[in-house]
Amino acid sequence: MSNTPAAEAARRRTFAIISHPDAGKTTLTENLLLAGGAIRAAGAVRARGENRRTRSDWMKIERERGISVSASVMTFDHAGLMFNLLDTPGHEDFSEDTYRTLTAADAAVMVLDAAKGIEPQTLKLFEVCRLRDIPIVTFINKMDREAQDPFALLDEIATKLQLDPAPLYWPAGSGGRFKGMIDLRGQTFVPYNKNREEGHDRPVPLNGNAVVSYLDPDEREEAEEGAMLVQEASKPFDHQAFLEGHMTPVIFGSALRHFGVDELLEVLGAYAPPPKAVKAEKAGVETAVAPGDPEVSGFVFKVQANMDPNHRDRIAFFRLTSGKFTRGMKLKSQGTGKQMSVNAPIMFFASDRELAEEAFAGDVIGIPNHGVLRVGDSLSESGALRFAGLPNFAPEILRRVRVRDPLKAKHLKKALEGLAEEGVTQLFRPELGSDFVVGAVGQLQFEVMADRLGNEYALDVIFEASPFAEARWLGGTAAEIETFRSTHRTAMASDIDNSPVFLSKSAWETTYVAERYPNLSFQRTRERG
Ligand SMILES: Nc1nc2c(ncn2[C@@H]2O[C@H](COP(=O)(O)OP(=O)(O)OP(=O)(O)O)[C@@H](O)[C@H]2O)c(=O)[nH]1
Ligand SMILES: [Mg+2]
Repeated sequence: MSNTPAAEAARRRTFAIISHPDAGKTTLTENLLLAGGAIRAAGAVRARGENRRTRSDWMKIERERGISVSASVMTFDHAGLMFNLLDTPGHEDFSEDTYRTLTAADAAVMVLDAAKGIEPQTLKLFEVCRLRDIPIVTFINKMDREAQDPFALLDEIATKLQLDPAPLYWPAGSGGRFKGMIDLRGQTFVPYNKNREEGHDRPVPLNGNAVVSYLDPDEREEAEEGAMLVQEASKPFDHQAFLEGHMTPVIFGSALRHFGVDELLEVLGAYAPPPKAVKAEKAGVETAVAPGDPEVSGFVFKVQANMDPNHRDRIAFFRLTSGKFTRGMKLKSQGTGKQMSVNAPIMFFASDRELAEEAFAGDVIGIPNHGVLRVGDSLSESGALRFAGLPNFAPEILRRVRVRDPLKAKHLKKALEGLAEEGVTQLFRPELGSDFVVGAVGQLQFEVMADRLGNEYALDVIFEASPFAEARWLGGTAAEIETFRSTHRTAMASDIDNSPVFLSKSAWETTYVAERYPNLSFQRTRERG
Protein backbone atom coordinates (compact mmCIF):
# COMPACT_ATOMS: atom_id res chain seq x y z
CA MET A 1 0.00 0.00 0.00
CA SER A 2 2.79 2.45 0.85
CA ASN A 3 4.55 4.08 -2.08
CA THR A 4 1.45 3.90 -4.29
CA PRO A 5 0.82 7.17 -6.12
CA ALA A 6 -2.27 7.78 -3.97
CA ALA A 7 -0.51 7.15 -0.64
CA GLU A 8 2.51 9.21 -1.61
CA ALA A 9 0.36 12.09 -2.83
CA ALA A 10 -1.57 12.00 0.44
CA ARG A 11 1.59 12.87 2.38
CA ARG A 12 2.45 15.87 0.18
CA ARG A 13 1.85 19.43 1.34
CA THR A 14 2.51 21.87 -1.47
CA PHE A 15 2.01 25.49 -0.49
CA ALA A 16 2.98 28.98 -1.58
CA ILE A 17 3.92 31.89 0.64
CA ILE A 18 2.32 35.14 -0.48
CA SER A 19 2.18 38.75 0.67
CA HIS A 20 2.86 42.36 -0.06
CA PRO A 21 6.59 43.08 -0.52
CA ASP A 22 8.75 42.90 2.59
CA ALA A 23 6.23 41.24 4.92
CA GLY A 24 8.79 38.48 5.47
CA LYS A 25 8.06 35.62 3.04
CA THR A 26 11.67 34.74 2.33
CA THR A 27 12.62 35.05 5.99
CA LEU A 28 9.70 32.80 6.88
CA THR A 29 10.71 30.33 4.15
CA GLU A 30 14.17 30.12 5.62
CA ASN A 31 12.82 29.56 9.10
CA LEU A 32 10.34 26.93 7.94
CA LEU A 33 13.28 25.05 6.44
CA LEU A 34 14.98 25.31 9.80
CA ALA A 35 11.85 24.17 11.65
CA GLY A 36 11.52 21.27 9.24
CA GLY A 37 15.07 20.16 9.96
CA ALA A 38 16.15 20.80 6.36
CA ILE A 39 18.89 23.26 7.32
CA ARG A 40 20.88 23.84 10.49
CA ALA A 41 20.90 27.62 10.63
CA ALA A 42 18.67 30.23 9.07
CA GLY A 43 20.19 32.68 6.62
CA ALA A 44 19.20 36.33 6.47
CA VAL A 45 17.74 38.36 3.62
CA ARG A 46 20.04 41.31 4.19
CA ALA A 47 23.15 39.38 5.11
CA ARG A 48 26.47 41.20 4.89
CA GLY A 49 29.94 39.83 4.41
CA GLU A 50 30.39 36.35 5.71
CA ASN A 51 26.84 36.04 6.98
CA ARG A 52 24.65 33.30 5.71
CA ARG A 53 22.17 34.13 2.94
CA THR A 54 18.71 32.72 2.46
CA ARG A 55 18.24 29.72 0.18
CA SER A 56 15.28 30.97 -1.76
CA ASP A 57 16.73 34.36 -2.74
CA TRP A 58 19.53 32.74 -4.69
CA MET A 59 19.82 35.12 -7.66
CA LYS A 60 22.56 37.71 -7.43
CA ILE A 61 20.17 40.62 -7.82
CA GLU A 62 17.94 39.23 -5.07
CA ARG A 63 20.86 39.04 -2.70
CA GLU A 64 22.09 42.49 -3.57
CA ARG A 65 18.75 44.18 -3.21
CA GLY A 66 17.12 42.09 -0.52
CA ILE A 67 13.97 41.52 -2.56
CA SER A 68 12.68 38.41 -4.28
CA VAL A 69 12.26 38.76 -8.03
CA SER A 70 11.53 35.16 -8.88
CA ALA A 71 9.58 32.37 -7.21
CA SER A 72 11.56 29.43 -5.87
CA VAL A 73 10.81 25.93 -4.69
CA MET A 74 12.12 24.22 -1.58
CA THR A 75 11.34 20.63 -0.76
CA PHE A 76 11.77 19.03 2.65
CA ASP A 77 10.75 15.89 4.43
CA HIS A 78 9.41 16.37 7.95
CA ALA A 79 7.26 14.41 10.38
CA GLY A 80 6.38 11.83 7.77
CA LEU A 81 5.26 14.48 5.26
CA MET A 82 6.87 15.93 2.13
CA PHE A 83 6.58 19.69 2.08
CA ASN A 84 6.98 21.59 -1.18
CA LEU A 85 7.29 25.24 -0.32
CA LEU A 86 6.98 27.94 -2.99
CA ASP A 87 8.43 31.32 -1.99
CA THR A 88 7.02 34.06 -4.22
CA PRO A 89 8.07 37.64 -4.94
CA GLY A 90 5.78 40.29 -3.45
CA HIS A 91 6.43 43.19 -5.82
CA GLU A 92 3.65 43.68 -8.33
CA ASP A 93 6.07 43.90 -11.26
CA PHE A 94 6.74 40.21 -10.68
CA SER A 95 3.19 39.15 -10.00
CA GLU A 96 2.86 37.13 -13.20
CA ASP A 97 5.43 34.76 -11.75
CA THR A 98 3.56 34.72 -8.45
CA TYR A 99 0.20 34.04 -10.10
CA ARG A 100 1.62 31.19 -12.13
CA THR A 101 3.28 29.75 -9.06
CA LEU A 102 -0.05 29.78 -7.26
CA THR A 103 -1.40 27.38 -9.90
CA ALA A 104 1.11 24.86 -8.58
CA ALA A 105 0.09 25.28 -4.92
CA ASP A 106 -2.58 23.45 -2.94
CA ALA A 107 -2.56 25.94 -0.08
CA ALA A 108 -1.11 29.33 0.72
CA VAL A 109 0.42 31.03 3.72
CA MET A 110 -0.56 34.68 3.75
CA VAL A 111 2.01 36.70 5.62
CA LEU A 112 0.90 39.97 7.18
CA ASP A 113 3.21 42.54 8.67
CA ALA A 114 1.70 43.03 12.13
CA ALA A 115 2.27 46.77 11.93
CA LYS A 116 0.68 47.15 8.51
CA GLY A 117 -2.11 44.61 8.28
CA ILE A 118 -3.55 43.88 4.87
CA GLU A 119 -1.66 45.78 2.18
CA PRO A 120 -2.73 46.24 -1.46
CA GLN A 121 -0.67 43.44 -2.96
CA THR A 122 -1.82 41.02 -0.24
CA LEU A 123 -5.38 41.75 -1.26
CA LYS A 124 -4.71 41.08 -4.95
CA LEU A 125 -2.96 37.81 -4.25
CA PHE A 126 -5.70 36.78 -1.89
CA GLU A 127 -8.23 37.28 -4.67
CA VAL A 128 -6.27 34.95 -6.91
CA CYS A 129 -6.31 32.35 -4.14
CA ARG A 130 -10.05 32.78 -3.76
CA LEU A 131 -10.64 32.28 -7.48
CA ARG A 132 -8.74 29.04 -7.32
CA ASP A 133 -10.27 27.95 -3.99
CA ILE A 134 -6.89 27.69 -2.31
CA PRO A 135 -7.14 27.45 1.48
CA ILE A 136 -5.13 30.06 3.34
CA VAL A 137 -3.24 30.02 6.61
CA THR A 138 -2.49 33.47 8.02
CA PHE A 139 0.83 34.24 9.66
CA ILE A 140 0.94 37.61 11.37
CA ASN A 141 4.62 38.40 11.28
CA LYS A 142 7.01 40.84 12.93
CA MET A 143 5.41 40.63 16.37
CA ASP A 144 8.85 41.51 17.72
CA ARG A 145 8.10 45.02 16.51
CA GLU A 146 5.36 47.37 17.61
CA ALA A 147 2.19 45.84 16.14
CA GLN A 148 -1.39 46.92 15.55
CA ASP A 149 -3.99 45.75 18.02
CA PRO A 150 -4.53 42.04 17.23
CA PHE A 151 -8.31 42.52 17.33
CA ALA A 152 -8.02 45.17 14.64
CA LEU A 153 -5.87 42.83 12.52
CA LEU A 154 -8.43 40.04 12.75
CA ASP A 155 -11.18 42.50 11.97
CA GLU A 156 -9.34 43.58 8.84
CA ILE A 157 -9.15 39.97 7.66
CA ALA A 158 -12.87 39.58 8.22
CA THR A 159 -13.92 42.80 6.49
CA LYS A 160 -11.37 43.22 3.69
CA LEU A 161 -11.13 39.57 2.72
CA GLN A 162 -14.57 38.33 3.75
CA LEU A 163 -12.79 35.48 5.44
CA ASP A 164 -13.49 34.18 8.95
CA PRO A 165 -10.30 34.44 11.00
CA ALA A 166 -9.89 31.61 13.47
CA PRO A 167 -6.99 32.50 15.76
CA LEU A 168 -5.23 29.41 17.01
CA TYR A 169 -2.93 31.53 19.17
CA TRP A 170 -3.24 34.83 20.96
CA PRO A 171 -0.25 37.17 21.42
CA ALA A 172 0.94 38.64 24.69
CA GLY A 173 2.09 42.14 23.78
CA SER A 174 4.23 43.16 20.84
CA GLY A 175 7.51 44.92 20.10
CA GLY A 176 9.66 45.40 23.20
CA ARG A 177 6.78 44.05 25.27
CA PHE A 178 6.24 40.91 23.22
CA LYS A 179 6.26 37.94 25.58
CA GLY A 180 4.87 35.07 23.55
CA MET A 181 1.47 33.66 22.79
CA ILE A 182 -1.29 31.59 24.29
CA ASP A 183 -2.10 28.38 22.45
CA LEU A 184 -5.88 28.57 22.36
CA ARG A 185 -6.29 24.91 21.52
CA GLY A 186 -3.98 23.50 24.18
CA GLN A 187 -4.27 26.20 26.88
CA THR A 188 -0.52 26.51 27.06
CA PHE A 189 1.73 29.53 26.91
CA VAL A 190 4.47 29.66 24.26
CA PRO A 191 7.24 31.90 25.63
CA TYR A 192 9.18 34.28 23.42
CA ASN A 193 12.80 35.03 24.14
CA LYS A 194 14.20 38.32 22.88
CA ASN A 195 17.67 36.92 22.99
CA ARG A 196 18.05 35.32 19.63
CA GLU A 197 20.99 33.12 20.55
CA GLU A 198 19.26 31.47 23.47
CA GLY A 199 16.23 30.26 21.55
CA HIS A 200 12.71 30.06 22.90
CA ASP A 201 11.61 27.90 25.83
CA ARG A 202 9.12 25.07 25.45
CA PRO A 203 5.44 25.86 26.00
CA VAL A 204 4.23 25.71 29.60
CA PRO A 205 0.71 25.09 30.98
CA LEU A 206 -1.24 28.31 31.19
CA ASN A 207 -2.61 27.60 34.64
CA GLY A 208 0.63 26.29 36.16
CA ASN A 209 3.37 28.08 38.08
CA ALA A 210 5.95 28.25 35.32
CA VAL A 211 4.01 30.88 33.40
CA VAL A 212 4.80 33.39 36.19
CA SER A 213 8.41 33.53 35.07
CA TYR A 214 7.37 34.72 31.62
CA LEU A 215 4.45 37.05 32.29
CA ASP A 216 3.98 39.47 35.15
CA PRO A 217 0.47 39.54 36.64
CA ASP A 218 -0.73 42.49 34.53
CA GLU A 219 0.56 41.04 31.30
CA ARG A 220 -0.96 37.73 32.13
CA GLU A 221 -4.35 39.22 32.89
CA GLU A 222 -4.32 41.23 29.68
CA ALA A 223 -3.34 38.24 27.55
CA GLU A 224 -5.85 35.90 29.15
CA GLU A 225 -8.62 38.46 28.86
CA GLY A 226 -7.81 38.98 25.18
CA ALA A 227 -7.74 35.24 24.61
CA MET A 228 -11.12 34.85 26.22
CA LEU A 229 -12.66 37.72 24.31
CA VAL A 230 -11.34 36.62 20.94
CA GLN A 231 -12.67 33.11 21.44
CA GLU A 232 -16.08 34.49 22.22
CA ALA A 233 -15.97 36.82 19.25
CA SER A 234 -14.72 34.42 16.58
CA LYS A 235 -15.93 31.14 15.17
CA PRO A 236 -13.97 28.10 16.32
CA PHE A 237 -11.59 26.65 13.77
CA ASP A 238 -13.47 24.42 11.35
CA HIS A 239 -11.28 22.28 9.11
CA GLN A 240 -13.90 21.96 6.39
CA ALA A 241 -14.55 25.71 6.27
CA PHE A 242 -10.79 26.22 5.92
CA LEU A 243 -10.52 23.73 3.06
CA GLU A 244 -13.41 25.43 1.30
CA GLY A 245 -11.71 28.79 1.64
CA HIS A 246 -14.15 30.46 4.06
CA MET A 247 -11.95 30.41 7.13
CA THR A 248 -8.31 31.08 7.84
CA PRO A 249 -6.45 29.82 10.90
CA VAL A 250 -4.29 32.61 12.32
CA ILE A 251 -0.87 32.33 13.95
CA PHE A 252 1.23 35.16 15.35
CA GLY A 253 4.98 35.16 15.25
CA SER A 254 8.30 36.57 14.23
CA ALA A 255 9.92 34.87 11.28
CA LEU A 256 13.17 36.70 11.90
CA ARG A 257 13.33 35.49 15.51
CA HIS A 258 12.12 32.03 14.60
CA PHE A 259 9.04 32.38 16.73
CA GLY A 260 5.69 30.80 15.82
CA VAL A 261 7.34 28.99 12.94
CA ASP A 262 7.23 25.49 14.46
CA GLU A 263 3.58 26.15 15.16
CA LEU A 264 2.95 27.22 11.56
CA LEU A 265 4.61 24.10 10.23
CA GLU A 266 2.54 21.98 12.58
CA VAL A 267 -0.67 23.66 11.37
CA LEU A 268 0.30 23.13 7.73
CA GLY A 269 1.03 19.48 8.37
CA ALA A 270 -2.22 18.95 10.23
CA TYR A 271 -4.65 21.00 8.13
CA ALA A 272 -3.25 21.92 4.72
CA PRO A 273 -4.72 19.66 2.04
CA PRO A 274 -2.83 17.08 0.01
CA PRO A 275 -3.06 17.42 -3.79
CA LYS A 276 -6.58 17.24 -5.22
CA ALA A 277 -7.87 16.05 -8.56
CA VAL A 278 -7.17 18.58 -11.30
CA LYS A 279 -9.40 19.41 -14.25
CA ALA A 280 -7.96 18.62 -17.64
CA GLU A 281 -8.96 18.05 -21.22
CA LYS A 282 -8.42 14.76 -22.99
CA ALA A 283 -9.21 14.51 -26.71
CA GLY A 284 -11.46 17.54 -26.38
CA VAL A 285 -13.40 16.10 -23.46
CA GLU A 286 -13.23 17.50 -19.95
CA THR A 287 -11.90 15.08 -17.39
CA ALA A 288 -10.36 15.09 -13.91
CA VAL A 289 -6.91 13.80 -13.15
CA ALA A 290 -6.65 12.29 -9.66
CA PRO A 291 -3.30 12.20 -7.80
CA GLY A 292 -3.55 8.41 -7.60
CA ASP A 293 -4.08 7.90 -11.33
CA PRO A 294 -1.40 5.63 -12.78
CA GLU A 295 -0.49 7.87 -15.71
CA VAL A 296 2.21 10.40 -14.89
CA SER A 297 1.09 13.93 -15.75
CA GLY A 298 1.64 17.55 -14.83
CA PHE A 299 2.27 21.02 -16.17
CA VAL A 300 5.05 23.57 -16.45
CA PHE A 301 4.33 26.70 -14.41
CA LYS A 302 7.67 28.42 -14.60
CA VAL A 303 10.83 28.43 -16.65
CA GLN A 304 14.10 29.71 -15.27
CA ALA A 305 17.15 30.45 -17.36
CA ASN A 306 20.70 30.16 -16.04
CA MET A 307 20.08 28.65 -12.63
CA ASP A 308 23.52 27.35 -13.27
CA PRO A 309 25.07 30.27 -15.16
CA ASN A 310 28.01 28.12 -16.26
CA HIS A 311 25.72 25.90 -18.24
CA ARG A 312 23.22 28.34 -19.71
CA ASP A 313 20.53 25.93 -18.70
CA ARG A 314 16.76 26.28 -18.90
CA ILE A 315 14.91 24.62 -16.08
CA ALA A 316 11.21 24.01 -16.49
CA PHE A 317 9.42 23.80 -13.15
CA PHE A 318 7.04 20.91 -13.50
CA ARG A 319 4.24 20.32 -11.01
CA LEU A 320 3.12 16.70 -11.01
CA THR A 321 -0.59 16.04 -10.93
CA SER A 322 -0.69 12.25 -11.00
CA GLY A 323 1.21 8.98 -11.10
CA LYS A 324 4.62 7.84 -10.00
CA PHE A 325 7.35 9.56 -11.90
CA THR A 326 10.68 7.79 -12.14
CA ARG A 327 13.89 9.17 -13.55
CA GLY A 328 14.46 8.41 -17.22
CA MET A 329 10.76 8.28 -17.96
CA LYS A 330 9.48 9.49 -21.32
CA LEU A 331 6.89 12.24 -21.28
CA LYS A 332 5.00 13.77 -24.18
CA SER A 333 3.99 17.37 -24.58
CA GLN A 334 0.34 17.90 -25.39
CA GLY A 335 1.02 20.87 -27.64
CA THR A 336 3.76 19.59 -29.90
CA GLY A 337 3.33 15.85 -29.38
CA LYS A 338 7.08 15.71 -28.92
CA GLN A 339 8.44 13.09 -26.58
CA MET A 340 11.31 13.68 -24.20
CA SER A 341 13.25 11.43 -21.87
CA VAL A 342 13.49 13.08 -18.50
CA ASN A 343 16.92 11.84 -17.53
CA ALA A 344 18.15 14.55 -15.21
CA PRO A 345 15.15 15.86 -13.27
CA ILE A 346 16.06 18.02 -10.30
CA MET A 347 14.58 18.06 -6.85
CA PHE A 348 15.14 21.34 -5.01
CA PHE A 349 16.17 20.41 -1.53
CA ALA A 350 17.06 23.20 0.83
CA SER A 351 20.77 22.62 0.95
CA ASP A 352 21.29 21.45 -2.60
CA ARG A 353 19.75 20.28 -5.83
CA GLU A 354 19.60 16.56 -6.28
CA LEU A 355 18.58 14.21 -9.04
CA ALA A 356 14.96 13.23 -8.53
CA GLU A 357 14.75 9.45 -8.69
CA GLU A 358 11.02 9.51 -8.19
CA ALA A 359 8.26 12.03 -7.64
CA PHE A 360 4.51 12.05 -7.05
CA ALA A 361 1.52 14.35 -7.37
CA GLY A 362 2.19 17.58 -5.50
CA ASP A 363 5.91 17.47 -6.13
CA VAL A 364 7.73 20.03 -8.20
CA ILE A 365 10.69 18.85 -10.24
CA GLY A 366 13.00 20.83 -12.44
CA ILE A 367 13.35 19.54 -15.99
CA PRO A 368 16.47 20.77 -17.78
CA ASN A 369 15.79 21.40 -21.47
CA HIS A 370 16.99 23.53 -24.33
CA GLY A 371 14.16 25.96 -24.58
CA VAL A 372 11.65 23.33 -25.73
CA LEU A 373 9.46 23.51 -22.67
CA ARG A 374 7.42 26.60 -22.06
CA VAL A 375 5.22 27.89 -19.31
CA GLY A 376 1.78 26.32 -19.60
CA ASP A 377 2.92 23.14 -21.33
CA SER A 378 1.20 19.96 -20.18
CA LEU A 379 3.27 16.77 -20.09
CA SER A 380 2.04 13.23 -19.67
CA GLU A 381 2.93 9.70 -20.71
CA SER A 382 0.23 9.59 -23.37
CA GLY A 383 0.61 13.23 -24.35
CA ALA A 384 -3.17 13.46 -24.44
CA LEU A 385 -3.79 15.49 -21.30
CA ARG A 386 -4.05 19.21 -21.33
CA PHE A 387 -4.35 21.32 -18.21
CA ALA A 388 -5.99 24.73 -18.12
CA GLY A 389 -3.93 27.66 -19.35
CA LEU A 390 -1.80 29.88 -17.15
CA PRO A 391 -2.15 33.62 -16.80
CA ASN A 392 -0.43 35.71 -19.42
CA PHE A 393 0.13 39.38 -18.73
CA ALA A 394 0.23 41.76 -21.66
CA PRO A 395 3.42 43.83 -21.79
CA GLU A 396 2.64 47.36 -20.68
CA ILE A 397 5.99 48.96 -21.33
CA LEU A 398 8.13 48.59 -24.44
CA ARG A 399 11.81 49.50 -24.49
CA ARG A 400 14.50 49.37 -27.10
CA VAL A 401 17.56 47.51 -25.96
CA ARG A 402 21.13 48.15 -27.02
CA VAL A 403 24.43 46.65 -25.96
CA ARG A 404 27.21 49.17 -25.31
CA ASP A 405 29.81 47.13 -27.13
CA PRO A 406 28.59 46.82 -30.74
CA LEU A 407 30.77 43.74 -31.26
CA LYS A 408 28.54 41.90 -28.86
CA ALA A 409 25.32 42.38 -30.81
CA LYS A 410 25.10 38.74 -31.79
CA HIS A 411 25.66 37.69 -28.23
CA LEU A 412 22.85 40.00 -27.16
CA LYS A 413 20.35 38.20 -29.36
CA LYS A 414 21.05 34.85 -27.70
CA ALA A 415 20.94 36.35 -24.24
CA LEU A 416 17.63 38.11 -24.84
CA GLU A 417 16.15 34.95 -26.28
CA GLY A 418 17.31 32.99 -23.25
CA LEU A 419 15.57 35.34 -20.86
CA ALA A 420 12.47 35.62 -23.05
CA GLU A 421 12.08 31.85 -22.94
CA GLU A 422 11.17 32.25 -19.29
CA GLY A 423 7.94 33.70 -20.63
CA VAL A 424 7.85 36.65 -18.26
CA THR A 425 9.27 39.38 -20.47
CA GLN A 426 8.66 39.49 -24.22
CA LEU A 427 11.18 39.87 -26.97
CA PHE A 428 10.24 41.45 -30.30
CA ARG A 429 12.47 41.57 -33.34
CA PRO A 430 11.28 44.36 -35.67
CA GLU A 431 11.39 43.47 -39.36
CA LEU A 432 13.24 46.67 -40.16
CA GLY A 433 16.16 47.97 -38.16
CA SER A 434 18.46 46.07 -35.88
CA ASP A 435 17.37 46.96 -32.36
CA PHE A 436 15.38 44.55 -30.29
CA VAL A 437 12.29 45.66 -28.44
CA VAL A 438 11.57 44.18 -25.03
CA GLY A 439 8.16 44.20 -23.39
CA ALA A 440 7.53 43.99 -19.66
CA VAL A 441 4.72 44.59 -17.22
CA GLY A 442 6.69 46.79 -14.85
CA GLN A 443 9.71 49.02 -14.70
CA LEU A 444 11.52 46.84 -12.18
CA GLN A 445 11.60 44.02 -14.69
CA PHE A 446 13.89 46.06 -16.94
CA GLU A 447 16.23 46.68 -14.04
CA VAL A 448 16.30 42.98 -13.27
CA MET A 449 16.92 42.19 -16.92
CA ALA A 450 19.79 44.66 -17.23
CA ASP A 451 21.29 43.22 -14.08
CA ARG A 452 20.91 39.65 -15.23
CA LEU A 453 22.30 40.40 -18.69
CA GLY A 454 25.33 41.75 -16.87
CA ASN A 455 25.70 38.92 -14.37
CA GLU A 456 24.67 35.97 -16.45
CA TYR A 457 25.91 37.01 -19.90
CA ALA A 458 28.52 39.69 -19.17
CA LEU A 459 26.63 42.16 -21.36
CA ASP A 460 26.40 45.82 -20.57
CA VAL A 461 23.04 46.91 -21.95
CA ILE A 462 20.92 50.00 -21.96
CA PHE A 463 17.18 50.17 -22.25
CA GLU A 464 15.97 53.22 -24.11
CA ALA A 465 12.64 54.74 -24.99
CA SER A 466 11.05 52.87 -27.83
CA PRO A 467 9.04 54.47 -30.62
CA PHE A 468 6.42 51.82 -29.90
CA ALA A 469 3.85 51.87 -27.16
CA GLU A 470 1.87 48.67 -27.59
CA ALA A 471 2.39 45.16 -28.92
CA ARG A 472 -0.42 43.07 -30.41
CA TRP A 473 -0.14 39.49 -31.59
CA LEU A 474 -1.86 39.07 -34.95
CA GLY A 475 -4.46 36.40 -35.47
CA GLY A 476 -6.01 35.51 -38.81
CA THR A 477 -5.33 33.49 -41.95
CA ALA A 478 -1.80 33.43 -43.34
CA ALA A 479 -2.94 35.35 -46.40
CA GLU A 480 -4.64 38.07 -44.39
CA ILE A 481 -1.63 38.46 -42.14
CA GLU A 482 0.65 38.64 -45.18
CA THR A 483 -1.45 41.40 -46.75
CA PHE A 484 -1.31 43.36 -43.53
CA ARG A 485 2.40 42.77 -43.17
CA SER A 486 3.20 44.04 -46.66
CA THR A 487 1.57 47.39 -45.94
CA HIS A 488 2.80 47.79 -42.39
CA ARG A 489 6.44 46.75 -42.61
CA THR A 490 7.73 49.44 -40.25
CA ALA A 491 5.40 48.26 -37.50
CA MET A 492 5.89 44.53 -37.90
CA ALA A 493 7.94 42.34 -35.62
CA SER A 494 8.16 38.72 -34.59
CA ASP A 495 8.38 37.18 -31.12
CA ILE A 496 10.75 34.37 -30.07
CA ASP A 497 8.51 31.78 -31.69
CA ASN A 498 8.36 33.81 -34.91
CA SER A 499 4.74 34.74 -34.39
CA PRO A 500 3.79 37.99 -36.12
CA VAL A 501 3.37 41.01 -33.86
CA PHE A 502 2.10 44.46 -34.66
CA LEU A 503 3.89 47.24 -32.78
CA SER A 504 1.85 50.40 -32.59
CA LYS A 505 2.89 53.87 -31.56
CA SER A 506 -0.13 54.58 -29.40
CA ALA A 507 -3.33 53.10 -28.05
CA TRP A 508 -5.16 55.28 -30.51
CA GLU A 509 -3.26 53.78 -33.44
CA THR A 510 -3.98 50.26 -32.23
CA THR A 511 -7.70 50.92 -32.21
CA TYR A 512 -7.59 52.72 -35.55
CA VAL A 513 -5.71 49.92 -37.29
CA ALA A 514 -7.77 47.18 -35.68
CA GLU A 515 -10.95 48.82 -36.96
CA ARG A 516 -9.63 48.91 -40.48
CA TYR A 517 -8.72 45.21 -40.41
CA PRO A 518 -11.78 43.54 -38.91
CA ASN A 519 -10.70 40.11 -40.18
CA LEU A 520 -7.55 40.17 -38.10
CA SER A 521 -7.44 39.90 -34.35
CA PHE A 522 -5.03 42.03 -32.38
CA GLN A 523 -4.33 40.10 -29.18
CA ARG A 524 -2.85 41.57 -26.05
CA THR A 525 -1.19 38.29 -25.12
CA ARG A 526 -0.08 35.27 -27.00
CA GLU A 527 -1.90 32.03 -26.30
CA ARG A 528 0.20 28.92 -26.68
CA GLY A 529 -0.82 25.42 -27.67
N1 LIG B 1 11.75 42.69 12.94
C1 LIG B 1 11.45 41.75 12.04
N2 LIG B 1 11.89 41.86 10.78
C2 LIG B 1 11.56 40.88 9.89
C3 LIG B 1 10.78 39.77 10.26
N3 LIG B 1 10.61 38.99 9.17
C4 LIG B 1 11.28 39.59 8.16
N4 LIG B 1 11.86 40.74 8.59
C5 LIG B 1 12.69 41.66 7.81
O1 LIG B 1 11.88 42.28 6.81
C6 LIG B 1 12.64 42.48 5.62
C7 LIG B 1 11.94 41.82 4.45
O2 LIG B 1 11.96 40.41 4.64
P1 LIG B 1 11.84 39.37 3.44
O3 LIG B 1 11.79 38.03 4.05
O4 LIG B 1 12.84 39.65 2.39
O5 LIG B 1 10.41 39.78 2.87
P2 LIG B 1 9.70 39.21 1.57
O6 LIG B 1 8.25 39.16 1.92
O7 LIG B 1 10.33 37.94 1.16
O8 LIG B 1 9.98 40.36 0.50
P3 LIG B 1 9.80 40.24 -1.12
O9 LIG B 1 10.18 38.86 -1.51
O10 LIG B 1 10.71 41.24 -1.72
O11 LIG B 1 8.36 40.53 -1.38
C8 LIG B 1 14.02 41.91 5.89
O12 LIG B 1 14.87 42.95 6.28
C9 LIG B 1 13.79 40.96 7.04
O13 LIG B 1 14.93 40.79 7.85
C10 LIG B 1 10.33 39.68 11.62
O14 LIG B 1 9.66 38.75 12.04
N5 LIG B 1 10.70 40.70 12.46
MG1 LIG C 1 11.15 37.37 -0.64
